[in-house]
Amino acid sequence: MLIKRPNDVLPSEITDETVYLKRRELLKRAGLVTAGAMAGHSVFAAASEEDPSGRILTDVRKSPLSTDEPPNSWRDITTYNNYYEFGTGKEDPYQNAVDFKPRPWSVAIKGACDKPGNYNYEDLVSPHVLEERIYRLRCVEAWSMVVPWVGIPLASMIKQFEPNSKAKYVRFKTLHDPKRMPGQRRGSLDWPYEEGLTMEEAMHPLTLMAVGLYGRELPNQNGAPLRLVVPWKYGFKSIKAIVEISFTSRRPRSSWEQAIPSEYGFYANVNPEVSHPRWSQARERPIGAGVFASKKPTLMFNGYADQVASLYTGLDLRKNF
Ligand SMILES: Nc1nc2c(c(=O)[nH]1)N[C@H]1C(S)=C(S)[C@@H](COP(=O)(O)O)O[C@H]1N2
Ligand SMILES: [Mo]
Repeated sequence: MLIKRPNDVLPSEITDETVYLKRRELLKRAGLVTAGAMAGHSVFAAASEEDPSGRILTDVRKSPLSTDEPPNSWRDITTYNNYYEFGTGKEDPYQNAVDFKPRPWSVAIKGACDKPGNYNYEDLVSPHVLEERIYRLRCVEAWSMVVPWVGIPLASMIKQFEPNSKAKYVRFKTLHDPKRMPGQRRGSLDWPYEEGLTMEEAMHPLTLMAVGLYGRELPNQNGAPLRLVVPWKYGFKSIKAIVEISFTSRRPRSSWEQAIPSEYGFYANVNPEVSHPRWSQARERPIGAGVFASKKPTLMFNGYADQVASLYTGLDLRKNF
């Protein structure tokens, strides 16, 4: 792999990156470039400076739903991961998913819809326009990043399958193949990894089916070839390497809810006011900010409250955590 491991990074390179980010911040404040153009510039400039890999995706449209916060580096996003199918350490997925082949790939569409069946990757992706979505990502473990995803609004993909009125929830499953996913030979979770959303959450314009990162095809460690991104929820809802999507009338149980129901709920909306039983969720540690950087306050719904709070009116967010 061309990507450098964090241990190999010299302090001088870290300084370079800080200077680089500051320069962009200055340009931005001087009003020399618009936020959108800035984000676009940062994405491709940062990518070429840090040896990214993967095929470049073409015809990617920018989105007004992107944040103008500077994205984390390619290195941060691809070497600090949670992906228990490839090990429980943060660098395990980067090291152990190198040989994973995300093609050919197909997804089984099941349940309450008029167009069920097996769809191959190309059938799912090629009918749609790809969009860049720069989103905040907040892990339940209280670290955070900003990630320039490329993907398709999940709503557009779902419409392809024509869900019917019995579809109240959507359930997703990750590939279960211990030969290809060595972490599945251990019982760190009950495999396969499963997640779920309400139909309303799945159809929300912010909800993305990601196929790329930094303008390129998704790296294996980030969930190639298809992974969900739900930016107002804790990261564990954003299930990787999806092979099954089912429309159900009953609420699905997610893997983390199944494993420790007192700690991980179905909704998992980012909420600084509801502590995890073992730690506070009031603040977060931005990855890449350096070891001396202070934590920053976590925002309700990870900063997406204006767009999503109405999905939960009348719901007690302490009980439905
Ligand atoms: N299949 C699967 N999906 C998963 C996970 C996992 O272990 N297995 N980890 C989740 C968690 S806890 C987080 S924070 C995000 C991390 O995504 P990233 O590695 O692309 O930053 O992936 C989520 N999706
Ligand atoms: Mo997470």
